[in-house]
Amino acid sequence: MSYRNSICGMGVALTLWLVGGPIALAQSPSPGAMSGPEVWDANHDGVYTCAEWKSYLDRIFTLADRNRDGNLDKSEFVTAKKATASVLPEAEFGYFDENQDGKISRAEFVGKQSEFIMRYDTNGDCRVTAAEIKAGDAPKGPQGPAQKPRDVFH
Ligand SMILES: [Ca+2]
Ligand SMILES: [Ca+2]
Ligand SMILES: [Ca+2]
Repeated sequence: MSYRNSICGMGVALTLWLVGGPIALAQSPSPGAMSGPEVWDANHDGVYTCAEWKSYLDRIFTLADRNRDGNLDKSEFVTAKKATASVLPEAEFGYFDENQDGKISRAEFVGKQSEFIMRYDTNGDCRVTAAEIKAGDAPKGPQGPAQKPRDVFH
């Protein structure tokens, strides 16, 4: 609570300090907008690495493995699923339980590759940079542009 208050205080102070700058107000960050890869960019440098991804999963595994037996059972997985909802919304138990023994080991959990990295890491160095994200978001894709039937009458 006091952390939040101090952040607010800082925000007010900053805003006051920046009065006169027309863009100051437009830049107010929306709180709670951390959904997506930002949550695991540990050093917040905008570069998403495999190591950061793994340590993120490792932390979640530790959090979820309540009885500390090194495996997530189905009830423990609920915690992990909640924690990863913003980055792995589709991930069900079977997605992680590769050997289908009904429990998810730490290796199974942490060994999952980030779909985000797989999608954007075009040069395969296990680092997704801002430039790669930009290139990956360019308006082109497997579906291609909508067809233009009108061209038939050209
Ligand atoms: Ca980073
Ligand atoms: Ca467990
Ligand atoms: Ca397993």
